[in-house]
Amino acid sequence: MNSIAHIIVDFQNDFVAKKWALSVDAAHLWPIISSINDEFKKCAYNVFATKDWHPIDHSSFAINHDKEPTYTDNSWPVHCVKDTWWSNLHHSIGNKIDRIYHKGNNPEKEQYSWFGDDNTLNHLLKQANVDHVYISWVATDYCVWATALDAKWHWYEVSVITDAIKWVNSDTTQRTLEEMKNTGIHLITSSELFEELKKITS
Ligand code: VGL
Ligand code: ZN
Repeated sequence: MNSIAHIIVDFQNDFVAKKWALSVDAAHLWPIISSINDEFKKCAYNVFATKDWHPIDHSSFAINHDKEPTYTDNSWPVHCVKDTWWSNLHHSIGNKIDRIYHKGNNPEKEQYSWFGDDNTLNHLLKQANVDHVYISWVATDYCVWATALDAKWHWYEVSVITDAIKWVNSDTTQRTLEEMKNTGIHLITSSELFEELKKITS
């Protein structure tokens, strides 16, 4: 039987509060993520999480090029350095994650999409008979966007949960949301998701 999965993108300390690396103000979203996880677990659906996971010499860190970060063109402050508190999943995520995938370990390039260079996610999803993925968290205009487009490219039905995502730049967000919509990705609210779940499970 076909199944669905929740993919939580980069729910890490550095992406949770304005005062941390990416200045993403997203902590208020966690109750929504948590209730989505509860619903998925009730139905024994998979919950996967990605972690941005960079070595300290990563090429996306502006400081490694003696520059200030622009927050565009892959130029970021130091963020999500592997094995540090800042790259830990936010504590509120609890123990509802079936599998965590680390991305961005290659110092030469930023890896925004979970599908990235290897086939790990595709393999996991196929093993679990998933044909529809629901994507949440951060950042709308980078890793959420890249993961959603890649999932679509791999022929999954894709829904991005609009009240469970947060952006880095407001202008790129408009463009990336349009692009997702034009590619056939569903932009739905968590209430619409809960309605869909009721239909799937009834
Ligand atoms: C991300 C910028 C740099 C993201 C990761 O998770 O969207 N953005 N690294
Ligand atoms: Zn990164």
